[in-house]
Amino acid sequence: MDCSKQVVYQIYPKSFQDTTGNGLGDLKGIVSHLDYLQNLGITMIWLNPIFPSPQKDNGYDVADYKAINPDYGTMEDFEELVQEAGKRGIGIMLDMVFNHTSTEHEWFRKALAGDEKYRNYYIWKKGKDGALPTNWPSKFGGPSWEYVPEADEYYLHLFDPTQADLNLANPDVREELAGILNFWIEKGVKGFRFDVVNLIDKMAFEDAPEGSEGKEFYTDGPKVGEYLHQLYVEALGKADVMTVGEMSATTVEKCAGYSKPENEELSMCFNFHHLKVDYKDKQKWTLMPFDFQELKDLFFEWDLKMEEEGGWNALFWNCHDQPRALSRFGDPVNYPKESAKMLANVIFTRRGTPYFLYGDEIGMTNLNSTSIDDYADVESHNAAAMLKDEQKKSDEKILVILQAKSRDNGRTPMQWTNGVNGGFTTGKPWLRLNDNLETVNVEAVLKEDDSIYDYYRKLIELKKSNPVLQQGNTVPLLQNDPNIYAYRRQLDGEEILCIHNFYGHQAPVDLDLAGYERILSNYDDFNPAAGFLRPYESLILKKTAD
Ligand code: TEU
Repeated sequence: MDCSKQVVYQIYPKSFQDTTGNGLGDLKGIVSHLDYLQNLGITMIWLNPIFPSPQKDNGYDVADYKAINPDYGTMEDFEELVQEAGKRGIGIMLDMVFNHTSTEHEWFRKALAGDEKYRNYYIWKKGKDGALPTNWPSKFGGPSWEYVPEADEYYLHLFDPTQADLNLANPDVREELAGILNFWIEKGVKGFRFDVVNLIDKMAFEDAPEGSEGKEFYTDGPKVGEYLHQLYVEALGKADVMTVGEMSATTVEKCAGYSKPENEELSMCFNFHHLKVDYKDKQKWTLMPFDFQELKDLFFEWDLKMEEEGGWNALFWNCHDQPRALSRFGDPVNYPKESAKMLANVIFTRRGTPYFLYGDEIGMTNLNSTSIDDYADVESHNAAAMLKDEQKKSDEKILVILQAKSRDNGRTPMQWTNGVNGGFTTGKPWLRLNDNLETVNVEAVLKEDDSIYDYYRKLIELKKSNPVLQQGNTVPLLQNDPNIYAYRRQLDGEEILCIHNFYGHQAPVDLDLAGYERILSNYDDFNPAAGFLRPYESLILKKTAD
């Protein structure tokens, strides 16, 4: 599959469309909107986990990898989705959580019951002199080991205690995982996203030194590539599928290695460095304006290094683990359309495959809840407790932080209409909808003549049809400019120039734009002699003359 021509639309199944009235989205709901998605022009839908799960972490705690969560529908519904999407030129990408299973998975239950074969599917260690096997914190807060009295041992869980880490060093586990991939490939699945897949090689079980969380013992281990290659040989490489690995705390060198075609591991990687530029002292639960220079430096570093090494980037602002970019990097109050379109331009004009999240195409924003109780996510609740107990923050302050940082911001139900629950459900929605659904909803947006939706359509078409945007080299421009992010893309003597103003004020542009014509931009005119960009103005220009 040529990944440079793919455009991926992420659907959080729980939040897209409910057809049963139980307050949860479902597969039939997705089928009912396939024409809407076809009209947008996307080529692939990434679905967050749709498997049976106790939902401690919204499906990232999988209890059975070869079945469908009954809340979302049946296997027949899934087959219908694959078929109906396929008719519209859209592939389905599934989310594979291979670092851990739910503790309700049959394998873990058998392990708990003392079955040796299945005990070896997980990672067990004895306590160390009355203490935990290592001092690693879990990524959701608290320790990463859980004691099981019957075994007098601890099992590892890098995430929630109900998400037990699998032991991929065991060849039987890897066989199982390849079998799971083949099961879904036979059903016509066209893509896989691999959750935190650079954590599958636990290298050593040692205490983290002062100032470290122990990530160096389990991140980007030497066997990650080997295990991925095995999945490639036994499953992925035998089919026409696109794969993306979610990489936690990784490096560009590692991601280039995972994604270069000759290594036969993955098609591309997600990394999160650019989404930490508003973390004070690298801590998520803090508030700080984003560091624009750092953002640009990261984009240039990753784009150039991936190009040089022959790797491939997955490009995104939003996903179900992030607050909405429009609230974070744009201005949803004064420049909702301009800034939403500017942010979209950035994702679609760099070298890599663009991914966007349901609702981006209508300008959905952060939730802005007025009560901590409105949040559902396990991580948010643990963070709220940590902010209260350890940092002695007031409830008001905690709420402000959650409003900016909670993962629920990227998970609120899709806003289809301005009716009850935004047309998402006739029941009680599992998560509160955003109050701005009065104006920000699909029905309203489709009636606008300069809509964000229409802009996404044009951008998608442009990306799918333009070889320079697909394969071109990147040449950084104005690297230290305090407002502007700019670069050329070049291929076979053709050139596209992209210039984005990241701020709500007019910004001077020190570039000669004579000889360029506008392909697409978020204002309806373009004056090459202006010498500045308007608030959030973002230009995609084509060179027509020297
Ligand atoms: O996320 C991995 C991950 O590292 C994030 O959970 C991250 O720690 C967090 O979002 C920072 O705020 C993946 C999934 O995308 C996420 O939804 C799951 O909760 C997690 O793995 C565990 O499966």
